[in-house]
Amino acid sequence: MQMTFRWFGDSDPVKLWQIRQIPGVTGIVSAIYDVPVGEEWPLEKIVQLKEEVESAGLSLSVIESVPVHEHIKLGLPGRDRYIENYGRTLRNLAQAGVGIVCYNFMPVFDWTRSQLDYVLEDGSNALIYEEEVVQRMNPLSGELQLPGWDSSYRKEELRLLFDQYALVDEEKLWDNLAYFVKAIMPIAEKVGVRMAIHPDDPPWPIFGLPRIITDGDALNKFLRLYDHPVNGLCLCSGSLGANPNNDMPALIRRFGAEGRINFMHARNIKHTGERSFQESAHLSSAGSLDMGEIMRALRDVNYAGPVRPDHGRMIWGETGKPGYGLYDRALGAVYLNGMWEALTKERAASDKN
Ligand code: DNO
Repeated sequence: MQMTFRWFGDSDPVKLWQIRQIPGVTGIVSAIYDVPVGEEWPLEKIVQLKEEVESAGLSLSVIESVPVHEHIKLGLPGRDRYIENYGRTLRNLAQAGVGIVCYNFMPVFDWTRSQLDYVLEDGSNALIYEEEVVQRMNPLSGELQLPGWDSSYRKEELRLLFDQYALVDEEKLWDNLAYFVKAIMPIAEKVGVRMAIHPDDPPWPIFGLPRIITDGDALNKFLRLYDHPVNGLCLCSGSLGANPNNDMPALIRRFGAEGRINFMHARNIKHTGERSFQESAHLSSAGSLDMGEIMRALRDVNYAGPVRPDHGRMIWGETGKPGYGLYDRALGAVYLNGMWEALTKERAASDKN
């Protein structure tokens, strides 16, 4: 297992030298942020990013994300051009020596929350999701500021997208995902890049838009679209775990046993009601997920890929990118590493006997 940390490039208030000082973190998860969605990422930009990360004493372990253009998700005629560009980006990434790429297939909105600065009992700030609040939001108002959402959409563009998605039900979205996967995975296989689809966050439809990567059956169906280890998963405990029916350790054992977990997001959440949750500290006792069992499952399937602590709360007065401050994520990384040390030592000891 390699402990990694997400970094949003030079504009990130968190600096590479700070990440370098978190014990046990050796890898960076990042992306190129100034190429429009759907265009090819130039090799030079990728090489530059890699060199910057390496000169800070870290390695560029994962690209998160190479975003998928809405035309591909909608299955519009223009999708082939964007798929070709995606393939070229994968080639360039492989040429620069990047081996893992994370992406998602959520229509319009990536991860979604209803409030960014909910005050927890200890005075820290956390992101929360309350279904009732989200249901009252009007995504077409042009006023929403949600994390993970491209706020550059103009009102008219959003309206058009919603009109287009009115024709895309879950089945159509699956068809469009299959089309993408069948075009991209042979290239990934050829150039040697492992792909990791991120589950939908939260794992249910929002704003009337379909969401399909939501549970074990969906993950299984997805893997069968192209049955090869390059076509793998980014198992995100906080996303899938928002639905209490998704048993994270069981999902890790199921898909890890066949070597299909290419990346892992480890984070805790606290269920607060039907389809509602708070992002808690990583510690098991702070939330509803048993992080120890999640790490144990990863150990049991001999997981050797990258893990990153996922969203953190804002603590110690830190301000910055919602979910992506330095302090709480650093605590998360150290906590996860501590459990990993104990679990791997426990196994080494039992192997000796
Ligand atoms: C949120 C992240 C997601 C993730 C994308 C992957 O913090 O986990 O934005 O990066 O869904 O494409």
